[in-house]
Amino acid sequence: MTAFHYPFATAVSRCLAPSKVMIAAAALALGGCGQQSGGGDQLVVGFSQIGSESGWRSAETKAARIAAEKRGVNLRIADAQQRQENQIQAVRAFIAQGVDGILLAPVVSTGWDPVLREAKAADIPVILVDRQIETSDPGLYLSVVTSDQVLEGRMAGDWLVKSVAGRNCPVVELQGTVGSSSVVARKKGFDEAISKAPNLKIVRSQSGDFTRSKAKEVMESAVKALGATNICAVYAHNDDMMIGAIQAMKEAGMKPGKDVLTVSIDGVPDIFRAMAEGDANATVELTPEMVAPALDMLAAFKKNGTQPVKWHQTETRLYLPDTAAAEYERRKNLY
Ligand code: GZL
Repeated sequence: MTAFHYPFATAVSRCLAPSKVMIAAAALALGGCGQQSGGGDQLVVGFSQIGSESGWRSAETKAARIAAEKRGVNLRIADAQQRQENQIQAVRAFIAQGVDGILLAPVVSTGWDPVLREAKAADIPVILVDRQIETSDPGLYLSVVTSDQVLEGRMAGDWLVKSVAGRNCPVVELQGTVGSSSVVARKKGFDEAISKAPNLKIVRSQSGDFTRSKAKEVMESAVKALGATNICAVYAHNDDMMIGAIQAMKEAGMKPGKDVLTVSIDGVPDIFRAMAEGDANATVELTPEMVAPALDMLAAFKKNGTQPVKWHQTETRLYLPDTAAAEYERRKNLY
């Protein structure tokens, strides 16, 4: 039996099995007893969260708990340990509990239609957060809260084109989780931006799965394969992978932030600290505050039937070392 790591559903993992009967048992184990959970007018919302692979992801979960508390929403968060099958199982458990709404941060962009059809059949609205899905029926979800991730990649690429100012620049790219919408979009935007500069060339592009540890390994092998002096810049799809790459470059005697330009995405405190210390050059901010707007749209829909926008776009901003120390102080307690 798959071991699940759902904080709220320890009892659920004891009675889980791949059958509808067991999903109903899961509801019972949660005291749902098949009734509409929550009672009264308190919203009960299930949140299928990807995991805690990065500082940004953990901040999103922290912000979600604060947002739910502020709104008096009973938010049930299921940690999928970055595995789609765990997310699908969690969504089915939420459906069995009869929650008022489901939030889903989809780890990959495909394979969601069947379980979203089950949610629709149960008349439970779904809102996507921080990543998109590919679907034959956009009516399967109410709205998506996320940034323009092509713009994030384009902003990163534009900054690098300006920063290298025409000199020959071999680039190492650290991609996020294979199959995620973030990777496809961030790569698309970056490639578009650097296509205008023939002096910039991606010489190695590999997935670091959005984690520090995997990215450190990938960067170590890139340095071995290319040679420390043959890497002009590193582009990472998130800051956590850049932190891992910075460690690898320093261990190889390189000077990230000086001899090797770095640009990444998220805006987590540690990248601001690295910029303030001269080890990194740029980050494109992604707000972790994704669940608050999702809960507000869900509440308006459930209470007044208000149809939300299909895409609630969060803003995108480039940060450089000149404000890094102040930004680190401002953010260090949010993460
Ligand atoms: C992007 C989000 C990404 C973050 C990473 O919207 O899905 O997932 O950039 C996280 O830090 O792992």
